[in-house]
Amino acid sequence: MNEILEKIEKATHIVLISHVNPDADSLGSASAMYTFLLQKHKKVSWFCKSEQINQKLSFLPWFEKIKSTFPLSGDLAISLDCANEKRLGVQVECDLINIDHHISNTNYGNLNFVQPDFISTTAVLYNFFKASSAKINIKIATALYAGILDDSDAFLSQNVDGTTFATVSELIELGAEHQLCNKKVLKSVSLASLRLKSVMFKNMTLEQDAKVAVFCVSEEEMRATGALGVDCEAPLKESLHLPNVKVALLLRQKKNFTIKGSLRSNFGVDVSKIATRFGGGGHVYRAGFEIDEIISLEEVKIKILDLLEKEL
Ligand SMILES: [Mn+2]
Repeated sequence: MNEILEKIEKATHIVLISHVNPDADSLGSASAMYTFLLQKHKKVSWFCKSEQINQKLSFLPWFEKIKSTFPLSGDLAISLDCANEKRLGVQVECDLINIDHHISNTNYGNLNFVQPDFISTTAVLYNFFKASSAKINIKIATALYAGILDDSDAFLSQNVDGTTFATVSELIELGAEHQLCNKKVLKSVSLASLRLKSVMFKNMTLEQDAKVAVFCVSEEEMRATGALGVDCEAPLKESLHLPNVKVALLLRQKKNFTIKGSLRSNFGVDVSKIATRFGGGGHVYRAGFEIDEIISLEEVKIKILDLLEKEL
C-alpha cells in the first residue's frame, strides 16, 4: 500500500483504466480514485476502451471525463477491476498499478494490489482510502457505494456478509447518495434492454435436467433490439432464480467471429474454472471468456455443457 502511495506521489499525470464493457464496480472505483487523486493535486485522466458506456452510470462523478484514447503524457496508470491485460483494452507503456479483487487476476502490473476476499474493487479501495487517511467525501462515497451495490448483486450475492453491510453503512454515513445509486444502478432500464430480454427468454433452453440455462444471442438480435452487451446481464442472472437452475450460460456472437461467453452460478458451482479453460477468468459465481476463432455458438455450447456435466 505504501508503495502505491509513493508511486502516486511521484507521478505527475495519472491515467485510470476501467475495463472494456465497464460495470459499476470498474467505473465506480475509477471515479472514486479520480476524486482521491484530485485531492492530491494530480493531473488525472480516465481511460476506457469501450466507446459505448452504459449511460445509466453517468451519475458517477467525473463520468464525462472518460476518454477512449490513452493519453501519451501519462507517466503512471492505475487499472481498476481488470482481471487481465486483455480487459485493459490498451497496451500500457508506462508504470502500471493493478488494483482488483478477481481471484483470476494475472498480476500483470508493475505493482499488484489484488484482494480476492473483497466483494468488489470499490470495497478494496474503501479500505485503501481509510488506511491512507484519505478524506472520503460525498463523491468518493457515492462512487464506492455504486460499485459495491452492483458487484454484490444488490446485496443478494452469496459472498455478502456483515462486512459488506458495515462498509455501506459507513459510506451512507459519509454521505453516499444511496437512493440515487439504487435508482440508477438497479431500477433504470432501457426499452432496448427489455426487447432483448424478451428475445433471450424466448430462445432460452434448459439443459442437463434443467440445471443449466443456456442463452445464445446473435449479432443480428443485438442489432435488431438496439441493446448493449451489458443488457444481457439481467436475464442471465434472473434465470438463476428458476427452481433447478444452478448455472446460467450466455454465448453472444460479436463482430469478427468473436464469441463472448458469460457464466453465472448458484450454490457453489465454480464457473471460473470453466471460463479459465477458454482463456478467460472471473469469480466462483461469475466468470467470462472470449473466443477469437471460427467456431459456431453451438459447438462452444456443447463443449461447455460437457465440462459442466462433470461439475454438476
Ligand atoms: Mn468487480
